[in-house]
Amino acid sequence: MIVYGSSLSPFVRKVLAFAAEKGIEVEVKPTGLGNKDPEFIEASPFGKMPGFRDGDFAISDSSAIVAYLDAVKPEPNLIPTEAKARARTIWFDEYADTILFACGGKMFFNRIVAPRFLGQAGDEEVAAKAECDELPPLLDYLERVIPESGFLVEDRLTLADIAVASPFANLLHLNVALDPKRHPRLKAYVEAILARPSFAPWIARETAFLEKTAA
Ligand SMILES: N[C@@H](CCC(=O)N[C@@H](CS)C(=O)NCC(=O)O)C(=O)O
Repeated sequence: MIVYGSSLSPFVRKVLAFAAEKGIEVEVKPTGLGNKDPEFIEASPFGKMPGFRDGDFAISDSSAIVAYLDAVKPEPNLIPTEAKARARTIWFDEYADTILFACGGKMFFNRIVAPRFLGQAGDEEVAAKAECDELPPLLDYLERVIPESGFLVEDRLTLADIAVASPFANLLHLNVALDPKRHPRLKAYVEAILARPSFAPWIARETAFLEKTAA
């Protein structure tokens, strides 16, 4: 199985961590923004990462890809089957992919992607507004809903945790720290999920890569 993309993308990282938690081996074909390689475009018609291929089957979108992985290898179960738990898992996946990304993406794009990889100035005003005004209520929400167990759904690791924790690695790369007074539970939660062997090696590689590309 092939994943096209870079783990610097929270969506790609989510797929890679999900595959690792499943015990599914995947090959990563590095892909940058704007890649027009026909093999990649066949998997991801709109050029977004991640793309994915399993033999002659190709698809894109991190949520579609993890649904496929969960179906081809049902154990360990990471997308609950019980109705309410399943719906909550999909909600958290959606929260991470749309609400959290809409905010974190502005910071990561303007402070790292644009200046370092696209050779254009980032808009610091947009990034700062996202960090100061948009992010705190999104973090407050997680602080309220993370259970004692340290897992969002069914008191065990699910896609919900993988999807929600993934974009926090991007905040880490931006040196945006979680406030232990305002978000103590969230801070411990993110640290625990991102320390898992499914995430940690990817994040370490990203950090090394970003250090190399720093001005
Ligand atoms: N909903 C998609 C979002 C994928 C996405 O937006 N990826 C970004 C990188 S973080 C991308 O490839 N952007 C390039 C573009 O929009 O052209 C998913 O879950 O995979």
